Amino acid sequence: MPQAADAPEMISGGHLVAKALKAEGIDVIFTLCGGHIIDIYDGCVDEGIEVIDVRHEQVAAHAADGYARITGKPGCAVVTAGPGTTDAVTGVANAFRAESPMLLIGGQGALSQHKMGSLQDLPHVDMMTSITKFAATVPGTERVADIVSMAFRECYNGAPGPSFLEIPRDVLDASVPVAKARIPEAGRYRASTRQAGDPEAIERLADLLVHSEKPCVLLGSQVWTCRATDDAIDFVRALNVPAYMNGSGRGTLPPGDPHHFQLSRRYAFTEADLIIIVGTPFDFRMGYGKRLSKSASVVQIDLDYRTVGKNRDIDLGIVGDAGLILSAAAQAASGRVDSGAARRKEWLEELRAVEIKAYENRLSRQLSGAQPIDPYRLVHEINEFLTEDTIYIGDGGDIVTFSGQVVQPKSPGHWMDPGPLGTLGVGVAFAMAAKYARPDKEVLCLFGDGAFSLTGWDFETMVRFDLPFIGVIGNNSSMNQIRYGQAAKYGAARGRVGNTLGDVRYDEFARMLGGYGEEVRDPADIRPALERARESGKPALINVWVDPEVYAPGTMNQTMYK
Ligand SMILES: Cc1ncc(C[n+]2csc(CCOP(=O)(O)OP(=O)(O)O)c2C)c(N)n1
Ligand SMILES: [Mg+2]
Repeated sequence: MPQAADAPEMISGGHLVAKALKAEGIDVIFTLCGGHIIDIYDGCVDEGIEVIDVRHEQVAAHAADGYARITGKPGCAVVTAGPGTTDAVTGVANAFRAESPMLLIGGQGALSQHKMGSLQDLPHVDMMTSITKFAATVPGTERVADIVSMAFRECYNGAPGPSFLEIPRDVLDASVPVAKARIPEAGRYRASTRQAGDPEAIERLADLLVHSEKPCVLLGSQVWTCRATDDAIDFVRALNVPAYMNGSGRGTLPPGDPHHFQLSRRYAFTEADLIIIVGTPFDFRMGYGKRLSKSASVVQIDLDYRTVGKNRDIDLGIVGDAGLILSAAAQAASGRVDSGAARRKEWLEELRAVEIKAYENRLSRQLSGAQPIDPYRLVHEINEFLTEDTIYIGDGGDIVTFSGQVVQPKSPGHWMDPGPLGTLGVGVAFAMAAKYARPDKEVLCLFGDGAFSLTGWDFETMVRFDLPFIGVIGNNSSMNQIRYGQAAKYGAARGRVGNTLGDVRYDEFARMLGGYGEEVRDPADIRPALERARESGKPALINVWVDPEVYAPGTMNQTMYK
């Protein structure tokens, strides 16, 4: 029916969602379709937002998490009501533990059928509240864009994290006059949440630094979240402080840098007189803070006040942005008569000697010619193969534990792992997000065969959207990290329960889906296979048969449970 000349301009809920995403700078949504959410796609068409349709909602949510990590913008996944939303729970939970800002939008039955038993109806907000920073129902069409922008604002409360919105079907599909809808404008509806830290605490940190003979700093994931790479580098160089890195903080300093250390961390934490923990919690990865020298002064810097001083006492805590705080502390300490930098030369040499010894002890394993292939050799070859422009992703159990020791990203923001939720199945999704957001980068993902199997069908999405990456499967036909613990506890005869996978040719799977694939049994073939995968320009899987009887030290001493 033609509209009267004076009829108001109308807009539907789905188009309001797209406008709010656009205002946030989002150029892609990751989604799996459902009747409840199709109006969002229509809105995305109008706003020029790409719709990447995946094969499992878990992948959509992980991809939104990965997109946020790579771009510094929030990611967005859109899933349908009920099972679409429950399938995405793992991805949201992973982003929650990893402090990754993303918005999951779930469909919902119509408000007019509230609690009547509509198709796919579930209490999504109740389910999501405990794993998000904000979870709400959009109550009316006029409010759609407003609440989407509110959800983004909430993502940046303290340490970032995910938000969830459900949009009832009638709210999404209805149209309202544009003039009645609140449509927040880009750059005008939320402020920077960066905090500079208490100036008095920064002076105290400067005091501790100038008096320290043996300081060390651990640069955690928030160093990348805060894009504090340059400030962190200036800090360690100006004050001559050895740096260790974990999580997304890996790559802050390139390997070979005089202040880059990795293998001597335990030694440093035992011998140091000052330990500065930046943007990483005292969780299982840090032995809950118990493994730090009793006599060292411990300083903790974090975006989240709840993380500071949790699980162990500290000598100084500072809440705020890693970059602002490190740069202020470096400036304050450098302004003192003697910053202490020169005095620490011997300390750095001491650590370097420990580092070199640890490297040499392992080198023969890394160069092993054994067949089946020693996992150390595989991760060594991968490390040698990475360029400054390769984003490395780890998705697996034991095989990824090996890589954590050996693989060193060459640039900041070029390391992705699930984070403290330890979620298997993030790999294809992270590769998708990384390659989409940064087509100029090479993406390499090391998978365990178990991990790949969880979400591997989305390899096809990589083919469909022409997102080449190099997938490497460390194939031991087992969930080996778990198998180790079972065999150790119950004996070899009972060690094979519930952890055995078939001998699957993942390279053939890749080829079936239109990608590149080959298998490797001889360690000498790893490098050429990686080169061919690189040259193929396709999504690729190199299926590397690794020795199932060889375990990473971290698996054997079960550090993750201690
Ligand atoms: C989603 C999920 N399910 C189960 C686990 C428990 N888990 C941790 S490591 C592991 C084995 C992984 O096997 P694979 O990916 O093949 O790596 P491998 O240990 O064999 O190298 C399992 C099942 C988990 N971390 N995440
Ligand atoms: Mg395995």
